[in-house]
Amino acid sequence: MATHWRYRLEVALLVAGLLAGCSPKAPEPPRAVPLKVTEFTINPGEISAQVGERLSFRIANLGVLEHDVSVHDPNGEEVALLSLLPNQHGTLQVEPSMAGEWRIICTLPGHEMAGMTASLSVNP
Ligand SMILES: [Cu+2]
Repeated sequence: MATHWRYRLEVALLVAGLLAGCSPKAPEPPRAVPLKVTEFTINPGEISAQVGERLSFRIANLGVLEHDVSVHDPNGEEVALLSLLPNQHGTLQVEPSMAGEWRIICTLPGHEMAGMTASLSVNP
């Protein structure tokens, strides 16, 4: 319940901010990045971003199997994970903290080897 009301409040504040025009305090919305997963690809396979840029991956599982989207920083650390059933959609927020070659993969057994991998090039 509390979460629900907090969400309503945030939406109200967002609308108020939009109505007020370019308030200097209004945060930039995250960049929406569509991502489609299926057997056995992640599309697009190459994405670029800036350090600190807020990304909102809008992920659709268009396949017939469950898949996940796992985001790894250049050190190989997983920073975000979302699992999706077939025909399920979801959102994954990522704010790259360091420049370099990040990787997006499906961690289900064999899926990365079969081609479910994408690169996220993060520029300083
Ligand atoms: Cu998969």
